[in-house]
Amino acid sequence: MKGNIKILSMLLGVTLAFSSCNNSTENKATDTSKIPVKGESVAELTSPPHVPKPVGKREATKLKVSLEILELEGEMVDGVKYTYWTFGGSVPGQFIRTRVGDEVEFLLKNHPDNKLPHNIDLHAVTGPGGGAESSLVAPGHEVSFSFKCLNPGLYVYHCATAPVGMHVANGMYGLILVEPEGGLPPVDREYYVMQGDFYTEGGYGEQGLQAFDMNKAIKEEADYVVFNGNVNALVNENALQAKVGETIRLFVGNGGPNLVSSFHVIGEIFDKVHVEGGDLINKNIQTTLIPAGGSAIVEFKVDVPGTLVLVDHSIFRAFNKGALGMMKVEGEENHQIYSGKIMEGIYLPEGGTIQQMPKKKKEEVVVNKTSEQSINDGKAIFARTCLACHQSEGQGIKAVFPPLAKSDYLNNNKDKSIDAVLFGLKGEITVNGEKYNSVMPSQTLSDQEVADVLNYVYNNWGNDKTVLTPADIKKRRAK
Ligand code: HEC
Ligand SMILES: [Cu+2]
Repeated sequence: MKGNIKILSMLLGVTLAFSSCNNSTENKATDTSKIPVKGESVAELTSPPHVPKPVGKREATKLKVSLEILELEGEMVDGVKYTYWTFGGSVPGQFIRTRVGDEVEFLLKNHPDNKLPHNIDLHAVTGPGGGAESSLVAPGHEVSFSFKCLNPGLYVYHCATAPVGMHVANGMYGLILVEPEGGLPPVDREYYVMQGDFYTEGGYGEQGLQAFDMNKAIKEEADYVVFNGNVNALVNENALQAKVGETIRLFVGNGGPNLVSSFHVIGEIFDKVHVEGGDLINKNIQTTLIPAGGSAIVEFKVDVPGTLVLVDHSIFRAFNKGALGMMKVEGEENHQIYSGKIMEGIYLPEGGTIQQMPKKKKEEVVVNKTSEQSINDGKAIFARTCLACHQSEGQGIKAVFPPLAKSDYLNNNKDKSIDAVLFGLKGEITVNGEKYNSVMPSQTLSDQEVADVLNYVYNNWGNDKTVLTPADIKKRRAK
């Protein structure tokens, strides 16, 4: 707690320093760091596609934001499961709505059932790491910091814990809106849409629980590109709704981690786009570019009934990787604006492609593997089960996750190492002369998988080339 207070005062120091050297900035009509705050309130947070109520004319306040990190299994597309890491249980994370001058008191909680430490970098923050330096939090802990919203705009937030790309790729991003003085002009409906690219061990549509694939992510070869975390988030019964004559505002973000979005709505023209989520307004736009880690606010009026289709106009992503959403507009025809025949039902310009991808079965279990096969198979298990903590070369993270590379603990204690994987490990241990006192969760792996992953570890990074069999694991499990 003391550490928090120290960091908090450091942060405030930074804010003051920023404002004092920023007084002279030409274009700023007012120095937003001087906007006084009145009272305090608890921020309303919403899951996509919904957004909290507009701030309207309310004065700047001390705004309390409480966000809980949850690691949970979800569905990427029919029959394909994925373990998402989330800010608040959804991908993208909960929408945060503030106004310029607000002092945000941010509480970040990491649920005890989670396996990993996380933090948050909000692009709306002026301060080290956008908050990331003050917010690293282990499972079962919470941490707080505060910041003042100096610049209006629509900002991305994301996790920035190593390996950063992996945390972002698993869904750890969302949007925070900082409204200008007096609020944004009122519209009839507002929605929250955020694109993200996903990398899975199996290709698009391959059934079962799909692990994150680090190599594909590095090569930027996405299997899925989706709006709001999964292929079906905004289609058919999940489509956004609107009525003819209404004005619509979409808060659109792009979490990446890799791909830039060519955001387009088939059947509409954006009357206004807040370019890159900032002050600049462009008008009459067909497609707007949204950088990874960036945003746009798009506004349009819906004039005729039908289904509008939201896409990333890098068009294979839309029809073959999931970057497709819908907005159903109901109401009276206006033949002056559009006289063509409007089809009943759902607009799927390439037919049912998305639904009809081949469904492959999971691989059969191989019995009596050679040690070479076992070591080889262990690599993938390591990547999805152990890498996040022990790191790609088994080097660990100093003082947090012990190394598996040249680990004396590992090489001297075969049984204890098996036990660590089977039952988890806690309490003080010493690895290569360094003390660790943390918790490793037990892993839900079969005997064969435990043998494979340990064989991979033992036969890499300077370890002693032990080879274990599933029978060895079975013996320890029986204890
Ligand atoms: C959520 C993070 C996490 C995951 C995932 C994880 N470990 Fe660990 N591991 C730890 C921590 C923390 C310790 C030290 C525990 C302690 O301090 O008592 C540890 C200790 C160990 C040790 C003994 C110490 C050493 O460095 O030799 C072994 C062996 C080990 N882990 C293997 C694995 C394997 C194999 C996997 C994947 C199947 C795995 N761990 C997954 C966090 C993790
Ligand atoms: Cu994270």
